Amino acid sequence: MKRHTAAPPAGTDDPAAPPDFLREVLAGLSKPRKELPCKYFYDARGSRLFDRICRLDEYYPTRCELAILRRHGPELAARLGAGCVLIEYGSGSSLKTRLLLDRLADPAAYVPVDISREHLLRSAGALARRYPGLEVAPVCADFTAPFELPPLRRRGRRVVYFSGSTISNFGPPEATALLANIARLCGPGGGLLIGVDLDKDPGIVEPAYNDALGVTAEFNLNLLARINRELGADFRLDQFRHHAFYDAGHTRIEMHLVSLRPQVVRVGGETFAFAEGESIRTEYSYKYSLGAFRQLAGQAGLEVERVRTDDQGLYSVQYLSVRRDGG
Ligand code: AVJ
Repeated sequence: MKRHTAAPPAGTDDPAAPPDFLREVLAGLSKPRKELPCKYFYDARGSRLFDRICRLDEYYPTRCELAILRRHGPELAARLGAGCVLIEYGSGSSLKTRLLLDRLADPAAYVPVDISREHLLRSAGALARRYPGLEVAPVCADFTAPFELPPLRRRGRRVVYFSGSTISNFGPPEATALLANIARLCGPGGGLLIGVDLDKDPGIVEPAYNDALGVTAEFNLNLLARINRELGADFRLDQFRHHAFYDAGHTRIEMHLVSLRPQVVRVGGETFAFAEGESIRTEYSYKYSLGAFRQLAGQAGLEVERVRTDDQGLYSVQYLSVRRDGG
């Protein structure tokens, strides 16, 4: 029987207000250097703002990844091989997924994994309608923790597609652990197709996080709006400003929200004092040299087999295979 709609997602709770959210927000704001987890950017409004970021002139990653997929998609799809189970981490932009699925030979199943149930169901539904013969089996999960695949009708080589350089959000130890989880999920002979943003001139990186239209600033501040709404906090959005800069020593962008004056904010019955100029770090976005990424992946039991970049060498899409010795 062909299934024309995506199955209800495997996985648990309604993530609209995950219990983890309050706990992680309180923990982050309690640190001597305040921080908030960037995975919570993506509520409905945050996801829309992120889609707008992806279309900004200054934001090169999306444009580069699409160009690489258009040019090298056939070759990369051939490497993934016929009959693979494609597991997408962060059921991202369906345009990239379609570029890949259109070129894959007889995929056994498509398994999008996303923390946002709403976003997951919308994109899974759209893909299921577009590929009526394909089993679409969404999983609502936080892929930073190990999770199981739902039962699938067909078996196949497992390949994870991790697009958009989301790996950038993880520092080297967390990135290694996440890649090792991917290697374990896919098993020996499995693979990983991943977008990796490359280290480059800060004159190109910094504007990508400080766009002239202020969309990135809105995206950053929306995290406080979400915390207000979902956790009953009282952040005043006009009392914080977006700040993003490149730290060349760590080859990473840091995004912050800077308090414009001394103030006290209440979250979930607790209070947090801010000095003027004190900031909350909301995101890291690590950039890698090809060598540094190869080394990181190697530590996770993955071997870089193919690297494709855009003409300017700003961004890469890489195919890695799981080493048979299991790393
Ligand atoms: C989705 C993590 C790749 O770091 O470029 C874009 C998120 N933050 N603008 C990035 C983001 C601000 C993005 N990643």
